[in-house]
Amino acid sequence: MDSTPNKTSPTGPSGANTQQAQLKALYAEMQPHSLYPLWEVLHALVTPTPRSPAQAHLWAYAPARGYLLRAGDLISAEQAERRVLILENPGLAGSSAIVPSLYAGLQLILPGEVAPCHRHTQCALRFVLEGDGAFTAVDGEKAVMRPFDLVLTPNWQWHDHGNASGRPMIWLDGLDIPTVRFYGASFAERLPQPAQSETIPAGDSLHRYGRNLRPFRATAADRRPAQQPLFHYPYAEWRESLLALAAAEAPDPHLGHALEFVNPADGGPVMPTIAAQVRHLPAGFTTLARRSTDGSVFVVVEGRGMALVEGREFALAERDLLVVPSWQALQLQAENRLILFGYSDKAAQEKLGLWREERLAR
Ligand code: 1HN
Repeated sequence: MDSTPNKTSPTGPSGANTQQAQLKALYAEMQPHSLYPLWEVLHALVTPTPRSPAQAHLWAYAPARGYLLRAGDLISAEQAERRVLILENPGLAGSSAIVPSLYAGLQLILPGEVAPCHRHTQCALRFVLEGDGAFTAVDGEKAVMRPFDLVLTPNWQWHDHGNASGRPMIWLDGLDIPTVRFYGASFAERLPQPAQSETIPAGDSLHRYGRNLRPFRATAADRRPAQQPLFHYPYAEWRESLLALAAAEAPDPHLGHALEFVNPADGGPVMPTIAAQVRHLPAGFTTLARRSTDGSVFVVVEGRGMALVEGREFALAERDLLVVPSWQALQLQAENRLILFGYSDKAAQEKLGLWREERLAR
C-alpha cells in the first residue's frame, strides 16, 4: 500500500477543516445511495467488551399480577388469542424484548377458558407461577401444570392451553421471538378448531422419556419428535434433585447450587435457542460476582434476598422477575433459602461460539 499522503490530504489546521468539510460533503452525497463510512462507527460496532442496550430491571409480582387480572376482566383468552402482559426491557422500548434476543410475558388463563390452538417457528417455555391443574396441550398430549413446573412448546408444535380447574392460572412465557425476527424466519398458523384433539394420554411422554429412559424400540405410539421428545419438567422432580445436591455439597462460590434442564435426545439445552436452569442458595449465602454473555431472566421460586447487578440493588421476593443483560455482573444474597429459575440465550450463543463467562473475585 502507498503510505504517502494523497494529493488532497490536508496538512495544517486549515487543512484539517478542509478534510472535515470534504468528508461531510462526501457523506451527504453518499447517504441517498445507502452508503456510509465505517470509520465513523467502527468502535461502536466492534466493542472490546459487550455493551448491551438492555437494562437490569425487576418486576415485582404483585403489581404485575394486579394488571394482568384487570386485563382478565376486560378481554377473554379466546379474543386475545393469548392474554399476556409483555415484560419489555426499559432499555429496548418498542421491541417487545426483555433482552435483545428473547421475549418474556405473563400469561393468564381463567377457569373454563381456552387459548386457541396454533403453531409457530418461535420456541416457547412456560414456567408456572400461580394456579394448579390447567394444561398446555402439545401435539395432541396434555401437560397438566402445577406451580413452578417447566413446560416447553418447541418450534412448530401445535399448542393450546385450557383451564379446567376452578382457579386462575398465571405463568411466565419465555420465547425466542426477537431471535426469529432477527433471522426473518417467522411462520405461524392457526388450527381451524379452537382446541386440538387429545390423541395421546396426558403425561405419556414424561413416562417414556422423563426419567432417563426411552422406548427400547420406536413404535407408532411414540408420537413425539425424535429431537424434542420431552416437554414437561415437573417442579416436584427438579426441586428434589436441587435440594439433594444442596445437601450433598458446598455451593459453587459464583453460582450457588445450579442445575440445567436438558433435552434427553442430545443432553444439550432444552431448546435450540433457549437454555433453562435452577439455582439454590443456602440461607445467609452470598455469591461472588459473575458475568456472562447470555442475557438472563430469573424468577424467584422461594425465599427472599438481594440481587446486585453491577452493584445496583434489587430486593427479591417470591415470584418476582429479574432481567440481567449480557456481561452485567450479578451477585446474589440469600436472606433465607433462595431458589431461582432462569432462562437465557446461552443455547444459541454456544452454538455460535460466542458464549463466555467471567467469574470475578469480588
Ligand atoms: C404464544 O404462542 C404464546 O402459546 C404465548 O401461549 C405468548 C407471544 C408471542 C408469540 C406467540 C402461547 C406468545 C406466543
